[in-house]
Amino acid sequence: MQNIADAAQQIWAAERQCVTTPQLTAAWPAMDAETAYRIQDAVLEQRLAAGHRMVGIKLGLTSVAKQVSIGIDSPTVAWLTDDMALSLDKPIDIGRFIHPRAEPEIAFVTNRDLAGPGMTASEALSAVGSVHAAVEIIDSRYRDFKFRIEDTIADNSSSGGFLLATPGVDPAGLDLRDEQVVLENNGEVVGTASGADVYGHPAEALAWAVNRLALRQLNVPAGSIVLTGGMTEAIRLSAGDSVTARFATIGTIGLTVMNDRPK
Ligand code: OOG
Ligand code: MG
Repeated sequence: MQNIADAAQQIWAAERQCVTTPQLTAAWPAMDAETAYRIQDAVLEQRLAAGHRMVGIKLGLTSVAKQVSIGIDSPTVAWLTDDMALSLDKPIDIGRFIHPRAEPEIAFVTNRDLAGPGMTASEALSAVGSVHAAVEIIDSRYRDFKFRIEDTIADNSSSGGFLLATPGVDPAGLDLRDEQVVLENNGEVVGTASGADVYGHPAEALAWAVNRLALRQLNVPAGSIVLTGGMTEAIRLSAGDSVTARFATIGTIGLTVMNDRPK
């Protein structure tokens, strides 16, 4: 199958049915990144038609740790919708995901429209109203979490859900390059990283996304949530897990996974 509408339907059906699907590039080996982004946008259309609302963007593969673990060397940008926002005080039902993994991220909420090309990190940072400790739950629609970059772009960069600590922190006075995070699972340290691991600086990641979206004549509206990308390798989630991301200055955020899988 080599058309955008059918490819989008394949991804959207897998997500709704919570099952894996073959890589799109298996049937469409010549798919390029531009086509993959058009598939991503067609899946977004399906989500919006299902009544979900756009709330922001996410960066994928901005850290070398993540690029190495996946075998891809460029970032990606994808969409966040309101149904992906998870409540901070409720255990997570992993039954709604296929093979979820958790990763700590530095998140922004913007207070000005951002448009490229030519966006710089300092201009992007000046449009950040608040900085938030965040955890993203990623969930690829592909078997064994294996894909080429075009596959994951089409699959909205493996979006699943996200948790944002509130209220956020004023960016003035923060050194996000040096912001350290320690990731724990069930009390054991499973990863450490700093803001520099996010494409040199989380605001560099945002600038990259704004410029990448500009190639599709899209911008990032004021009030957008921005997940700047996983800082450490993502960890697999199992029933009963308790994951905590302790950031040095922007706060701590945790999640627990429900014990039994209602299915
Ligand atoms: C990997 C997950 C992308 C991140 O923060 O790096 C991502 C993928 O592209 O599937 O969310
Ligand atoms: Mg992520």
